[in-house]
Amino acid sequence: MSAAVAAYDRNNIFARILRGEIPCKKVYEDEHALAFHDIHPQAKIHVLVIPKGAYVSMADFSAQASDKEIAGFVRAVGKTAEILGVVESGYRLLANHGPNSHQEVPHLHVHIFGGQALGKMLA
Ligand code: D5M
Repeated sequence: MSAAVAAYDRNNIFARILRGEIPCKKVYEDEHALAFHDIHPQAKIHVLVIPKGAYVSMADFSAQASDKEIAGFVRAVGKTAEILGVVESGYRLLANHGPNSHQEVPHLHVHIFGGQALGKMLA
């Protein structure tokens, strides 16, 4: 199986946040991931979780990252949801990739939406 790996732009805004060149409102950080509040919140709680490695999409991440990075990232998403206090009330995870889903920032990120009733969303 071969997966197309997208070229990574080292100067994308999330790469710059990871390098500390741009500030963020941090929620959680560990060796694998960083979670911070979205600058344009679309729900009462809207946080982004990004892996620390240079991956554009979930396809790149799953093809290139080590099992340790993948497990670390998934755990960071779960930990962030816990910190945000949305586990019991519920929350939504979303990851955009590519033009059809209007991915703005070409560094893999998972959106966490919560803190309110979210509309039923299929697309
Ligand atoms: O979503 C990219 C998201 O990234 C979008 O909701 C805005 C957010 N964003 C962009 N710049 C920043 C900074 N500097 N801090 C926090 N959040 C930011 P996408 O899934 O690519 O459409």
